[in-house]
Amino acid sequence: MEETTGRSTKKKVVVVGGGLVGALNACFFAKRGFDVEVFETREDIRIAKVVKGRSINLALSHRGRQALKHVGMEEKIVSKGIPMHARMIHSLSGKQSPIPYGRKGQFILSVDRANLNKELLTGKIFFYSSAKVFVTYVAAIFLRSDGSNEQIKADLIVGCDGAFSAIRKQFLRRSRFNYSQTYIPHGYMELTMPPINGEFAMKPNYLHIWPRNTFMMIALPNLDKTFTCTLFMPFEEFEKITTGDEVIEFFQKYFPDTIPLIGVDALKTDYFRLPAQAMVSIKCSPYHIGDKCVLMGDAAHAVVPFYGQGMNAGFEDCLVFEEIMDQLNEDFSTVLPEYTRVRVPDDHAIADLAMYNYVEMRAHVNSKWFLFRKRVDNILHFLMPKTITPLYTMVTFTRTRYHEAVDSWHWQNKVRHFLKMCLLFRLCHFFFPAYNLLFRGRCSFCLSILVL
Ligand code: FAD
Ligand code: EGU
Repeated sequence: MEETTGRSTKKKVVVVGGGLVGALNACFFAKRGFDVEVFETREDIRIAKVVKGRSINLALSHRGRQALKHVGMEEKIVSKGIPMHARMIHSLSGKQSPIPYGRKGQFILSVDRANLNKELLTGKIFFYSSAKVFVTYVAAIFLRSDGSNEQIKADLIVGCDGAFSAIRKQFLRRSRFNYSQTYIPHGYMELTMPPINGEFAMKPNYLHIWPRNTFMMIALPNLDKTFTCTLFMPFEEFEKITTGDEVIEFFQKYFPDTIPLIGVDALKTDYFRLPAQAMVSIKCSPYHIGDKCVLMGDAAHAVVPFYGQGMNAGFEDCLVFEEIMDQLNEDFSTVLPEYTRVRVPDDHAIADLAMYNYVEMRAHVNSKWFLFRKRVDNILHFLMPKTITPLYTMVTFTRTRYHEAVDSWHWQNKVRHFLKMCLLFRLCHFFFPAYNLLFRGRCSFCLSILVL
């Protein structure tokens, strides 16, 4: 085994995983002047054309953008993203209703995963690819395809190798490491909606949503004027559909407006191209071992995609680490524990929120309910902008710490409940004269406080 050690006096960081978060991390460490090496088991994504599995496009919002901005990549990525100013809710009858994300000028972006990954990896970084990587928390062992290997010692190993992290496996062998994972009963499948006469088949600047309780579809626009539609449903239901005709029958029942847009023939074949993919939620702590190794991105916290925050949270991980590096002068022995202390509660909060939203959507969100809730949220925010800020606004358009957003939301729920009760007692006063006899002298306000 040949050993490669300090060719230079610069501190060496090995980033394991060249996905979105690994690639961004490489930028952060390179910018600080560290010697950075990225290990990736897939073939070199800077030259490879097609990336299998994983979602094709993603919603990029404020947290992700702030992290990109820090390494000077924001403009480059934003210019290749498609702004989505609102959701477009598709009802079963085919009616489309837009619900803005925020004030005029507020939007999220649909970005291409492969392009984003490529842009973040291009240039400066030494890259090992198409090989197996074994990692201990002091060194990465790189196995070449010809059977030879090389051990690389690093000052820091950053585990960004995704939800099924090999680095995290090293953590699991140690004492006092907390870990939990939950697979949800739903799977997802991606279908492409081609352009019609060279134009987008639906309005491009929206996140299109078909909320149907247990079944849900979401579509994000791509630069080539296609939409990537993601169908979410229980594996059980995926398995029930075994023929092309059953696919059409299913779409006829739940997503009839999309059949002519995706195309009958395309639907019949694309549905069977890849099996439905699983979704997992993973939480763990701590995120570090000594001053040697740290987890970020999905390796530290896989979340279900029902808040559009997985990548954004992973990018914010890198930014939070960067901020702590500044505060503590790049001293890994204090930076790593501080990173765990600060970040674990926030990552756990977004994992919980995403799971909560999954349960909520699946339980009783059809298009009417979705529209109603979002409208009430927006009206309350308009009436009391200081008191009520919708949760998705804090999550999507600010860097409010995730756990604080959750605390604030719980408090707001109390206010909302109070307002609801005020309204209810008012209505009672109005409609039932007997009610006045019963609660004479007590105003609806006091009663509402009582039931808080
Ligand atoms: P990954 O992207 O999984 O990258 C990990 C990399 O590590 C891969 O390249 C892998 O090949 C490599 N690797 C694995 N093992 C090893 C090893 N042993 N050695 C070396 N390399 C290894 N997030 C959003 O913010 N917005 C969205 O709209 C959104 N939509 C989503 C929709 C769906 C259907 C899904 C499933 C997820 C969505 N996400 C979204 C979440 C987002 O995809 C992830 O959070 C993000 O990809 C995490 O990046 P990562 O770099 O941590 O992990
Ligand atoms: C799921 C899969 C609408 C891309 C959550 C909203 C998502 C995305 C929402 C996927 C929903 C759900 C939010 C954004 C975003 C909404 C959000 C979800 C992008 C609460 C490619 N979600 N997603 N919430 O508010 O905050 O529009 O696959 F249907 S972007 Cl599930 Cl903001």
